[in-house]
Amino acid sequence: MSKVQQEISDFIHRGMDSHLRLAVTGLSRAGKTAFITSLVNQLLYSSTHDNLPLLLSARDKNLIGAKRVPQSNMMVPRFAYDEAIDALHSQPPKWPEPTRDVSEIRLAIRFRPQKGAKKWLAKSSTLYLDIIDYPGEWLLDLPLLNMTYSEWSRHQFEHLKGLRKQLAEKWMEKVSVLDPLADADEKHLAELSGVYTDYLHQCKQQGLHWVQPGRFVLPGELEGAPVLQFFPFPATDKDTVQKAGKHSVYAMLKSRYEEYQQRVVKAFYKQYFSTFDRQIVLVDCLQPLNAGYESFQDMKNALEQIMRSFRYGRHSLLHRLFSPRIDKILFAATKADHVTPEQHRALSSLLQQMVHPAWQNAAFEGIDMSCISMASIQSTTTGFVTSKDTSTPAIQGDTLEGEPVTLFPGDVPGKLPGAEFWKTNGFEFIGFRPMPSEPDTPLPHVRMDKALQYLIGDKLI
Ligand SMILES: Nc1nc2c(ncn2[C@@H]2O[C@H](COP(=O)(O)OP(=O)(O)OP(=O)(O)O)[C@@H](O)[C@H]2O)c(=O)[nH]1
Ligand SMILES: [Mg+2]
Repeated sequence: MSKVQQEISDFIHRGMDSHLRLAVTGLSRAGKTAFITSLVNQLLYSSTHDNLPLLLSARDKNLIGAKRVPQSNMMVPRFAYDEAIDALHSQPPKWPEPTRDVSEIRLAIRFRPQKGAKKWLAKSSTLYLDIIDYPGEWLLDLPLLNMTYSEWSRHQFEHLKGLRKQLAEKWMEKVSVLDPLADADEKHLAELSGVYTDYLHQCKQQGLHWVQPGRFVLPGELEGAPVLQFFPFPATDKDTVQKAGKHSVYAMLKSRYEEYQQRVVKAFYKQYFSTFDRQIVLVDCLQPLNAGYESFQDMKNALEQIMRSFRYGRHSLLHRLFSPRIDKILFAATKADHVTPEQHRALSSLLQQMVHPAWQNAAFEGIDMSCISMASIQSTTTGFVTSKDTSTPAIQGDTLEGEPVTLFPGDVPGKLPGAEFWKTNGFEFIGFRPMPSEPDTPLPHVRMDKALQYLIGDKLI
């Protein structure tokens, strides 16, 4: 090929390439890191293994292969894919560590185009896929962008009921004697913020998900910074707020909240969520079923609030701030390998009910949506336990402590269980260690290919 021909061919190739940013959304421990690790792993192996039969370009042998390429943003650490894979292949296999900071990965996925001009002009085309990983807790701050300090405070106090109220007792006692008009003492505010942060940690330990501000429990590089030293203040009348001088307790808490909103929350979303095209919302429905009614309602509430701020219409908060161009959302109930296969349908219908308000809103805005149950990294095998003339579905795997078990973990309710339900029923879905796997084979999964087909399949034809 002459130099000119080569240049023309390169030019055509570049014109054929496309680019997609995928937002992986999910509360803490929902399975984001496992999902991203598996997604990268499955695509890297797609050229040598038939690991993605439901991804049509792979099934039809039009997927040439994928590789990791340098990401566009050089200020963000690279997603620790190798470390995650090393953990999964260690002896005994381990799950990747919980995420403590933001990271990014870019994949180049090469395929043979089958449609339109691309098919005639180029033998291959490349889809660049950008994905970021971050601690789930940080997502909980999104709704803060839409609330003033006094609105946020009121909202927090309205939710101090039941278990939350018990856990917050120590902090409430201290805050109740704080004079909003007094001169602010930074040291005292730091101490009270510490007590408030302890309360948030306790909420997490008790299986509650709605923990705001999310950075307080995972501060990253902001550990100890004054921007993380504030807390909600009990209802204060307009008069008091107006009287509060520049150096008062109230003014300092308010200005730190506003700094947090702008410099921490808004900056994070602007950098990472402003330009995504597609979104997957990962939800672990089984953990709150284990933890009980309050935890279940709490997770539903947390999801509702997050999805409300993600509202997709032109008048939405996210649109006003960043104008993303999202056109598809996949809701995925993760860790489906914790239950037997005939429960998978109930798992996805439970998820659909949990996210119903967000679903309605996105549907109204004409966004394409789907709901599935899946396991990014399958950790159990399935089968039947037979005794005499009965045969019961069962799963087999190693518990997180390494104990081999065979069990039927129970029925998943296909509908949102009401308060009454928990009085007579309980759940015990246990966690599993990843299964040992060979380093040169793709990770086992359940419907990862279905998720990929939905999220990127149309970009690979
Ligand atoms: N059995 C099974 N367990 C899973 C799967 N995905 C995640 N898990 C479990 O869920 C835990 C949390 O998964 P992560 O991927 O770390 O969750 P995350 O959303 O990244 O959590 P944060 O980083 O804390 O926000 C893992 O340590 C596993 O115990 C899966 O596909 N199957
Ligand atoms: Mg993570």
